[in-house]
Amino acid sequence: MTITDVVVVGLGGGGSNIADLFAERGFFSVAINFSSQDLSSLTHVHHKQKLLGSDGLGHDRQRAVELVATHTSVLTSFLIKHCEDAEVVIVSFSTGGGSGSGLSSLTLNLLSNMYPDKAIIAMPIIPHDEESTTALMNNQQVFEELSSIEGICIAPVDNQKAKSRDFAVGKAKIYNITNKSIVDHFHALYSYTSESSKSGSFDKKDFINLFKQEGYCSIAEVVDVAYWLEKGKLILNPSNMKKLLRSVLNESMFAPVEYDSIGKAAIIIDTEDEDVIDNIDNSIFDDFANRPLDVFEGIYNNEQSNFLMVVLTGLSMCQTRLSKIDEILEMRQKELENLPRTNTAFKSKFSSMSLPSNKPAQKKEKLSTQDILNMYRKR
Ligand SMILES: Nc1nc2c(ncn2[C@@H]2O[C@H](COP(=O)(O)OP(=O)(O)OP(=O)(O)O)[C@@H](O)[C@H]2O)c(=O)[nH]1
Ligand SMILES: [Mg+2]
Repeated sequence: MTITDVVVVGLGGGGSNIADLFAERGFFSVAINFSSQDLSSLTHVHHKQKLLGSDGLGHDRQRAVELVATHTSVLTSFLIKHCEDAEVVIVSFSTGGGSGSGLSSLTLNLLSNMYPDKAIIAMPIIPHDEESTTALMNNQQVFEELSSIEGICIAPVDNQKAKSRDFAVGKAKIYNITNKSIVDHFHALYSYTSESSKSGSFDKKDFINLFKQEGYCSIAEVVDVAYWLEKGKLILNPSNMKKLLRSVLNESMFAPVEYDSIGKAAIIIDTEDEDVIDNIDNSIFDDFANRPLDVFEGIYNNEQSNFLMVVLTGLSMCQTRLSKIDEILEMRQKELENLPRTNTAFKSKFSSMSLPSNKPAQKKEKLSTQDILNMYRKR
């Protein structure tokens, strides 16, 4: 059955790829793009909206805004039609391109104005460090715009995380690893809302309230707690659980977390091992400057599971990541300033060289077909 209380809206190529994967996992998802080619590559989304005016925008995010300004009603009526009944709306888009990046702030603003009571989650995909200067600049513009939209939760996906695992890794692999990891987190978290538990369950209302929180979001997921503790040569105690969580957050596909504030949190523990449950307490939040205002817990005892998930919302803006991109842009600007003026005029030293037999060739007398034939005829 399709999940309809959480709706995913994908904008542009990258954003729609994420929406497509959400749809594959059962979430009602729609895609909006200027490019019909990008739209036709999607196989799972429930509805697609092609915007008029251009077929792809070649990373020109300003153009997206200008084009959609002439027929905003197409965008708004599509959003109303598909988001009206949802409790949570996830808007995914890449920040580095033109279409998704350009449409993002407008779409989020429209949604948060129309639906102040829904949880609106922006899911911007940050380009990795080696991407083009335009992609990195577009990213910084998007985050400036996002910071002036009130009341939304921002879950920043960071392509640099997959890239830095293996520097030689290509585009397709980065996209696959990143998209799958992010969508699986949300899917796992949502799945727990329909599981029952005697020790306290994480229900739909908790899910909605967790994301009805202004600020940034990150998710740490540990599939097998015992395995990770063993790998890090750590014994099971609250202080090591905090350490484990911090390292898992570092490895997640979300942008690096800032520890200067936190709003709400969810802790999902699914294990038969009571020792694990006993060693996870609120000290896992000790690295933050404050304690979360609200903590939603779900404790489950499914057989053979040793699972832990911690979701953090109301975090500070991902300053470390954005400052790193500023540094890269500064370096690239310096490189450009030191470059000699681009030379487009070509002058060869040899274009007027006189050759030994530079006399015009003697005009050859044109042969008739019969003449040529005669050359090959038996004498
Ligand atoms: N994680 C992830 N990143 C993606 C994916 N597709 C594209 N990107 C990133 O998105 C950026 C390119 O933006 P697209 O989403 O392709 O652009 P668009 O929104 O379609 O805009 P235009 O094609 O320029 O009109 C690059 O920075 C890529 O790193 C994807 O499926 N997953
Ligand atoms: Mg595109």
